[in-house]
Amino acid sequence: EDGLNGWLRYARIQGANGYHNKLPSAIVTLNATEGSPVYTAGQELSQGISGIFGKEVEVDSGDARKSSPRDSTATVGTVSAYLNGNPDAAAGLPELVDDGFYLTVSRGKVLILGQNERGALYGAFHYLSLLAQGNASDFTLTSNPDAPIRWVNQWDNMQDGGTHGSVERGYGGDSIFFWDGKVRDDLTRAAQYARLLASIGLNAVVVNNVNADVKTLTPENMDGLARIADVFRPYGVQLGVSLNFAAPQTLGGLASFDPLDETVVNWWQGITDALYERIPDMAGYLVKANSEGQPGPMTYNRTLADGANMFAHTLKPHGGIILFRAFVYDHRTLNQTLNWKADRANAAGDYFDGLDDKFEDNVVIQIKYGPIDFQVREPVSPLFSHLVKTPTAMELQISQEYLGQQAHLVYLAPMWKEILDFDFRVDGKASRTSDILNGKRFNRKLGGYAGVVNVGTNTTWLGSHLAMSNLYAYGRLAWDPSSSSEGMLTEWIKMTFSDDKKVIDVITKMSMASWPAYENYTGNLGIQTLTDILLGHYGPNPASQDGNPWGQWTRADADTIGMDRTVWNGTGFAGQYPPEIAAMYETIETTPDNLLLWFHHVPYTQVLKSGKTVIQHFYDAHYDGSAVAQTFPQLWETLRGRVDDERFDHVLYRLVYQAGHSLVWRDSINEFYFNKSGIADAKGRVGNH
Ligand code: GCW
Repeated sequence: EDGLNGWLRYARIQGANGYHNKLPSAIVTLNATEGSPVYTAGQELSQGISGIFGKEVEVDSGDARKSSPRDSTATVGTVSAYLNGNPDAAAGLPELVDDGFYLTVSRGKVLILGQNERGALYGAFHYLSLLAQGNASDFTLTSNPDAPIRWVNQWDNMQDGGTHGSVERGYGGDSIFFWDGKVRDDLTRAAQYARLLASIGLNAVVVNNVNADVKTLTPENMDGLARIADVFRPYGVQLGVSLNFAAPQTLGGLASFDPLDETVVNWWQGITDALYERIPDMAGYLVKANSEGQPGPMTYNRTLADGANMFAHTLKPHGGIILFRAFVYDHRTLNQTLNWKADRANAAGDYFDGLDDKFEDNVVIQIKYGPIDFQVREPVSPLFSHLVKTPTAMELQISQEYLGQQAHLVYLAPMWKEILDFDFRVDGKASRTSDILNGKRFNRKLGGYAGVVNVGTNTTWLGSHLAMSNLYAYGRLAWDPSSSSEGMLTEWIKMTFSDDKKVIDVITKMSMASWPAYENYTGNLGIQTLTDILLGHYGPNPASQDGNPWGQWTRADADTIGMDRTVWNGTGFAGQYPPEIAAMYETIETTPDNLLLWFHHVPYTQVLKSGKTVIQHFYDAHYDGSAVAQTFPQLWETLRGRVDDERFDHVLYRLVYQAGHSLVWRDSINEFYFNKSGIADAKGRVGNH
């Protein structure tokens, strides 16, 4: 069995016949035109009930009046379409926000109402997810998304050196959107992708790489983008586009790309209008500027706000928004040896300083969860606490760039939850990250999430069946950040594999142990993932973590290790946090062990809260983490025969590899620090080879 349907397999469940009298015997979609999300909802309900239970149910596109007297009808539509036929029903309905839904099931009688069409589709998917897990009991639920922006970013290139549309930091094959510099003719996979995303409440996809190719904006490719939007639309997924700041010059032939130059502004207005003519419901733009060699407003001594606002103006008449990335730093100016205070972690805070009240109201700043770059552990980016007036979205990475590239099982929900639950204590008040993103804490309307997913043409989407739990959890957390890591996992396992208790137990056990294990064998105590920083970000290479131009440093020498980010003696980064948090990170005593080396430069013999020295912790953690990875293949073996052979073998292959590679990690890192420090392992394991 391939993985194309992901968790939407609608596989027959045990005892399916016993459910038939609890299921609807007709489906009515309200005012559904073909290809609309409500129409899709009807199709999904019918296919789902057929697949899960073997019961065939027809879809009738009707009006609300027809549906009400019937006892076993599933009615799906928007609140307004429903009230059209049942004006008296208004009193009984809850408050819904955009994309929210109301769902009530009573024996076979089902009512699924969305605040908009998309919400109705989400309600249908929710009902189906319960059915797929064998739950057909009566209930009533009102569900509203926590935040309006629940986007996906794809780092897809229109073309690599040859004809392929490759995916930057994508580990699941070529682009499903692009081929040979153009949008693919066959967009079947794009539609299947939109279906998966809609089922977990994700509502937009930026389809091209943030390192954007100006070719995206030729008339032919704009037509192609419109075709992608067409296949997304039935699932309520909107299209977004990444822009290259220099396009007015490199594509448009203008003399400049200065955001305050009128000809430049007009050029962008022309592009924006041309896109909206083709895609009237386009979500908006994503822009990476003045970062890692990309052009931006600072080339002309303009501020980042000048740059973002230029796009905001062109989008405003069309109702679009711009996500402007905070991942701004200049790798050419970072010099480790000459400057103890140089610190890439400071860049975002520095560049956005003083800009909080300068942005148009359709600008959202998209900030990576940590100040550096998707490491196995980082403190939450302090920029979330600086931008009070400006809405923010958090960028998470489903694609496991520094986290094993889908060749290692690393279930990321527990990490994301630590980040989302972090309390910044702005003005001494509770200020949870998730409440900043959803707008509650600073009283803003926009905000939310952007997940770098990077699926490809591989039939598992991400290159690994188990990695799909991360995509599932991302969608669920963007909808409801209070969802539990284990709860999301259980749902995903039941839908993806089966409700066999043994299968649930084994996959849960491995997944929940996977992030701590990976942290232990790749980079603990906040030192970051000790991977190869220059080539590919894969495999161990602690030596590359110093002296590189990318500012990902450990400052390790024969006696000491760690970045001093204190205010009193270091880069000052700790001071970017609100006072209570800044004080916590400023001293070794109050810094949690798991971020010690992120904030402090200490001797290898520094004693941790656990009572161990830093170096002994390194040795032990690498042994402990890889020992956990060693158990994965054996655990998986116990599922032989309980999971279809194709997926069983595919997963086993990866877990065996991970177990082996964890040993490579363990020994490379332990030997490296043993050689550097000359300090023996108290247990005599290291340095004896
Ligand atoms: O993590 C780094 C990646 C780059 C990426 C960049 C970014 C798309 O290694 O591949 O470029 O971040 O997020 O812009």
